[in-house]
Amino acid sequence: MKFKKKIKPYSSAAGGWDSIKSTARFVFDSHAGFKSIRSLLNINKNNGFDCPGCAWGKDNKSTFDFCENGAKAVAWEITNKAIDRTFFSKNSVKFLCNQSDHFLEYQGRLIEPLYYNSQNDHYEYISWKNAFQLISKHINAMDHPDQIELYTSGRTSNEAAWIYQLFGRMLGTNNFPDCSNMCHEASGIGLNLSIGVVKGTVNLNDFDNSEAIFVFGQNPGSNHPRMLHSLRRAFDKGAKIVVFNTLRERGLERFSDPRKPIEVITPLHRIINSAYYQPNLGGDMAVVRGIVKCLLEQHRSTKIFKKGGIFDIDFIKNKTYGVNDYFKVIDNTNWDQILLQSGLTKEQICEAASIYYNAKKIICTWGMGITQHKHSVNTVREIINLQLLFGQIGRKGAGLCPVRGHSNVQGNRTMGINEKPDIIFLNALEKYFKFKPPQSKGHNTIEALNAMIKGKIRVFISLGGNLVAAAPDSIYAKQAFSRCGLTVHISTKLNRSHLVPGKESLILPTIGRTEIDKTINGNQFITVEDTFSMVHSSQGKCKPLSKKQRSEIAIISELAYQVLGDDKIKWNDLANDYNLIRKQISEVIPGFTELTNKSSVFKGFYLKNKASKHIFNTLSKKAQFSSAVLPKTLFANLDLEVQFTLQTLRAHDQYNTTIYGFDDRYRGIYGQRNILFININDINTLGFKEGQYVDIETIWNDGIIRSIKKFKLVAYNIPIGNLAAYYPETNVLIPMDSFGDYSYTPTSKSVPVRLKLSE
Ligand SMILES: Nc1nc2c(c(=O)[nH]1)N[C@H]1C(S)=C(S)[C@@H](COP(=O)(O)OP(=O)(O)OC[C@H]3O[C@@H](n4cnc5c(=O)[nH]c(N)nc54)[C@H](O)[C@@H]3O)O[C@H]1N2
Ligand SMILES: Nc1nc2c(c(=O)[nH]1)N[C@H]1C(S)=C(S)[C@@H](COP(=O)(O)OP(=O)(O)OC[C@H]3O[C@@H](n4cnc5c(=O)[nH]c(N)nc54)[C@H](O)[C@@H]3O)O[C@H]1N2
Ligand SMILES: [Mo]
Repeated sequence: MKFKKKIKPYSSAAGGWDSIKSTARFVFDSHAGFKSIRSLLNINKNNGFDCPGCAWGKDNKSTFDFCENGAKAVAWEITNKAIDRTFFSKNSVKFLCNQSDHFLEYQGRLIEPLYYNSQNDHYEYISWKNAFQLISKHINAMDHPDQIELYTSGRTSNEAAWIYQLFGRMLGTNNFPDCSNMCHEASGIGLNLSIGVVKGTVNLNDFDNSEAIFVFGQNPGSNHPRMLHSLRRAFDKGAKIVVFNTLRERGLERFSDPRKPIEVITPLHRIINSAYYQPNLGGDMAVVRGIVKCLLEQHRSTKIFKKGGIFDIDFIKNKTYGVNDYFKVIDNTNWDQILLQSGLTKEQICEAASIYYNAKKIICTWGMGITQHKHSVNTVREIINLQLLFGQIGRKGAGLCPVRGHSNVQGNRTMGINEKPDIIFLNALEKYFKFKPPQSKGHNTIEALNAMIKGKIRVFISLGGNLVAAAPDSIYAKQAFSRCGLTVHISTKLNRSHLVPGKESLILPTIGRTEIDKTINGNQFITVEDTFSMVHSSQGKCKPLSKKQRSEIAIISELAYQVLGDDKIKWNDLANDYNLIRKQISEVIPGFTELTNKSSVFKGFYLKNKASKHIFNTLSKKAQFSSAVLPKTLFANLDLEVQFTLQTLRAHDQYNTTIYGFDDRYRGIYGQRNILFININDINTLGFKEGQYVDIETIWNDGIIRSIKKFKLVAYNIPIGNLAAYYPETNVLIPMDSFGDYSYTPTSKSVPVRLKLSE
């Protein structure tokens, strides 16, 4: 595919004809022929496969339920292009290191196991048998089970995640760093502290019944395009859509439904928001605090005339704890601080408050703009506070909705991919499988990388994902990998992590969601859980490219068998019949009894959410208001004046570290990615000109220089002092010790930087 460099503001709505054109382009480029069309028709169908694109729920209201970016994800996976030992004999790792992320994945699917030959710097074919022997040898040589890191990326099925965590815990470790650590960790922690669950409280139908939807810090136009249908339907029914986003994102402004021909061929697109506010990066806690301050004033004044004021006093009294402390903290937060931090005016904040007040049923959704800051847990809790004041949780058409990223990242956590598992889960494992799971906390992603850099980790296994590229502080992350004894990547495509081998390294090729997973017991299906806690089946329809590719379940169970034997668990039986895995899950994890019922699983079933029934499993057994003060600074350990804060985000043509192409259509960027979005006034203040190139350097206090060169200045609708550039090119700028309080999530949305013109 050709990528022409151009910068031209995008004038159309999100969706529409361009979306169809783009889908066709990527499908055509996949070199998969008819297979691709058939695959697209099977996305999110009851007997089809779950879209690997994102975690948004299945919408049974239309004949086809995929979007442009879901189609890209599928086209990317089902390509007929493949790379084998010949490719690797031609290309050394050193050569591949100098290629772009797009180049690496674009070469095609991995189809045979590979071993890194450090003598000649090439990957070479290795048999599965020898690969497993090598891994077992390294694991058996460990002095302690915590010398292994078992990383997971959220595409993995429930079944694979289940046996993976079982393998790790039987080995004796809770070292399960995962992509969630870098993603929605703050949501899980905040929700758990406030309302005793780790998941959102709404379902897809709530969007059709809500009167207002507050969307904080997320870009559904690119990252959850199917969410636009829900927003649009709600908007058409009269709901107010209120957006808080540092950038003007086209998908949150105008949308024409590519599934409606009339909207595609005419300018019948719709505006889909009622109000659009652009807070400073990290300013949302101050925004919500401001909203509550307005409402509290109103509450107190109406209390005089109307019994009880505007808040849901019954709910607050009976179901919550800590409101008085929260009110105290609201009173002690002055408007100057709120306005400075939020970057909004008091009028804007009070306007948002009044929209909130005038609706009865309100959903708050959020994404990475909320979770990737230092004070993210407190920000999530502030959003929950607002919802608690009006008793929004558990009401039809209302509640809390963290919009998860990877298609099964929520399911992975439910299955126990968690470095800090709760004791009830561990006890249930112990009782069922008759072994003592490790009780001490394992490593999250940052802790894993820190242990790796100290040379403490002998084996790193990656079940999907691309941690070298997704992690902060890229140079440090690479060093960390190179100090492991053995790195093992179970992957579909070649990526940056494969190019940073430990002392030894393996790449194991696996099949993906779109592919037929056949064992001696016939075709298998897997299950996943979406962001609304709906569990459903997924079954691929395409023939795998090679007989040497194995399913994730086959790979993990063989490994477990070789390392642990089959005294306690018949791993090979599990590998051949996934129903046996589902049986275990259904008997160990509460709420999963339907998992063994095929028709329930094909239709999808809902995992109950206690908070939405007003059962709050918190310390006080009530929903807890948080009374945190606003943060003093966005940056850990930093007293310096910072002129610019940088957020690192996704372009339209990428899936995390997978770069499908070099366009970011809705932001008017074509054929390039080294772009820095900046306010025109900042360009002028610096005495720079639009289109010039700048070097970006992190301001930090450890003496390490973190910088990237030659990023093109693009004037954009973004508040003064705020910058944006794409991930993963910018990950090198994020210090490893810059992470969220309690969450350990890298502060990918608030990096303090300075700029200078490139030479
Ligand atoms: N096509 C596609 N789909 C994806 C992904 C992908 O890469 N490509 N990734 C998947 C994954 S793993 C995830 S986690 C999700 C990510 O989905 P998003 O959460 O949408 O992720 P980002 O692209 O990082 O976008 C962050 C958005 O928040 C805004 N923002 C940033 N900081 C702030 C802030 O401080 N305050 C406010 N109010 N706004 C802010 C940015 O301007 C941007 O619009 O998408 C999932 N779906
Ligand atoms: N600066 C910055 N850094 C970030 C973020 C950010 O916003 N800014 N976002 C963070 C977030 S939210 C996330 S979730 C992480 C993502 O981190 P990861 O989940 O680790 O990264 P991905 O890019 O999703 O992983 C892509 C690789 O997964 C493999 N793969 C794809 N499908 C499959 C499959 O079905 N099975 C297997 N086994 N492998 C498969 C392919 O080989 C592909 O190269 O990045 C985080 N890093
Ligand atoms: Mo994510």
